[in-house]
Amino acid sequence: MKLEYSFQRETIDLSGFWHFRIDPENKGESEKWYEEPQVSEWDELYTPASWNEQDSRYTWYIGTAWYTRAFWLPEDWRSKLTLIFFDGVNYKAKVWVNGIYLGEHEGGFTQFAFRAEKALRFGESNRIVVMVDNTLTGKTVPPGAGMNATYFDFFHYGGIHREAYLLSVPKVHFKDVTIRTEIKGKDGILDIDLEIVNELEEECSCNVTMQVIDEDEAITEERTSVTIGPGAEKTIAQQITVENAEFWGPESPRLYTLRTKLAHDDSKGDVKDTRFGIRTVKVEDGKILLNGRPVFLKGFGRHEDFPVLGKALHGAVLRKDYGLMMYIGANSFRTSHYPYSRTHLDLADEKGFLVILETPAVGLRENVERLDDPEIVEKVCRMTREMIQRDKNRPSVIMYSLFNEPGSEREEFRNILMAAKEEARKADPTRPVTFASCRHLDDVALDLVDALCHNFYYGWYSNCGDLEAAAQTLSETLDELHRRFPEKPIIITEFGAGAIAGVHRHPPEMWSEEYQAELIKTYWKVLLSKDYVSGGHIWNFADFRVGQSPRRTTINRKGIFTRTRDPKLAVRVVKNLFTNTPTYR
Ligand code: BDP
Repeated sequence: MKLEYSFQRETIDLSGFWHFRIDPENKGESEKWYEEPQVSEWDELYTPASWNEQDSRYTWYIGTAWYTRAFWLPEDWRSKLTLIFFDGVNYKAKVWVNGIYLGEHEGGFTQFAFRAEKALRFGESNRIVVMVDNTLTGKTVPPGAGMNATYFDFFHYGGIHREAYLLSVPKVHFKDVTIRTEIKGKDGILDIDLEIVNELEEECSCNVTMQVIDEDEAITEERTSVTIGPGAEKTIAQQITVENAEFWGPESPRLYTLRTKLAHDDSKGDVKDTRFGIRTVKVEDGKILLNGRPVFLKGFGRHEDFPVLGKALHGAVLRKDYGLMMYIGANSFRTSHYPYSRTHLDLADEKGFLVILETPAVGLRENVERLDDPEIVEKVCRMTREMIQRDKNRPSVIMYSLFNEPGSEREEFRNILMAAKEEARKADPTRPVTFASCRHLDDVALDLVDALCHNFYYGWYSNCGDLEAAAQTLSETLDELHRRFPEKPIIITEFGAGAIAGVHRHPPEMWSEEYQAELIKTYWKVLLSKDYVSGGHIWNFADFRVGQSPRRTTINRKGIFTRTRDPKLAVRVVKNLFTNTPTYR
């Protein structure tokens, strides 16, 4: 499969240098910085990237900051609709174009867009202004109280972290495409929903074509027509069979494209390509079944984190990371602890990784007064919906993790979990849901999920330095979890040890490279000895930046690669373990 990704709709990418100014006194809005900013007095920062590591003055900055840049809009965009997309702004964003307010969004890791025609000038230069606020409170998701007082264990970067771009679409266009796949013998069955919007002032009769494209060639074609009233929407449901299909899996990540075309009298119409893979995922009898076969997940919890870039993993870094994960024999990762970027997950589809897609709901535990506070529930549900909306057609996404290490020993956690689960099921009834628990036998919500995910730190935060005791506690805890929920597969979504690259000890000692390698080996042996365990994710793929605390030596050292992706001793060990553990077992 080629690595190219066709994009038929016209876009204008806003990546590049933007003018930047922090606003510690929060006066920008009342002083109307969005109207005609005096940019000669502003700094310049690159986006997409975080503000923190581009200049040491901003490293610990938390609060409001402003970005602005000019862009040119072609005259011929006038007859169409224009949307401004943001793939990720941490944490809150307010957007103005040419001084006109377009809207706001809360949540650093999900995509949002605004219709912009009312503010745009076609065939002229335009100015966009974005106010970003990364203040943390007990009710942000994730929550926290400051740069060194986050309720989560990763650096709280701020800024326009992912691409921002303008998109031009015809007045009658595809608003959304959903593809669900089933397998019947050798054939792939596609259940397709096409949502079409008519923004013309009159009724529109359109002809719709759907083609499945394989290696640039259309292998099936279906046509239908639909009449939509002015300002209305319609959904077309269509089933398509792909005969003798090649199914998607880690060993052959076969991708197809659904090309949908829309034609009517008034315009050239719309074309949209949606990539998909034909595969099924189910949890049955204590196993995760991919295309009917039980899979074993080998891989990592990871982070989007890199020097200077901060939270933006540019393509070159992603290429490097996937190369290393494939070298080591991994087939899976979790997007700990927030949905990763589009490009990040495009590569997962292409390279055949099995992804547990996690929401940004991390840190909802002891420091949060009520886990089922309506404001928090609303935010978690919205972010869950936004996440699934973007990634529902990806073959790589096999499961949704709705929380990481919540206060799941508290009865009230059940309420927020049930709300988030209902939201996930509504958006996508096909994929299993889970959350990563650290409460284990004290957890009161495990009955509500399809698969059990647990993060274990025996041998690190408890059983310190004692791998024999760690192995025993791990084994007993797993057996008890399995006894209570024999029908649910168990995945160990975190286990690991900090290792400072270059520190060596014999016999192995905490913080040495040897101890990290030994701990991983010890855990792996226990996991493989249990039939009901469906996978293990090492915490972490690479060292990552965190806030300042006596528990951390400037960064979290649990990576088996350093922050700049150099191998620690564990890499050889893990390569050996992963390559000798089959994907299907
Ligand atoms: C787990 C968290 C993870 C941390 C890890 C650690 O899920 O975010 O980074 O512990 O302590 O509890 O390294």
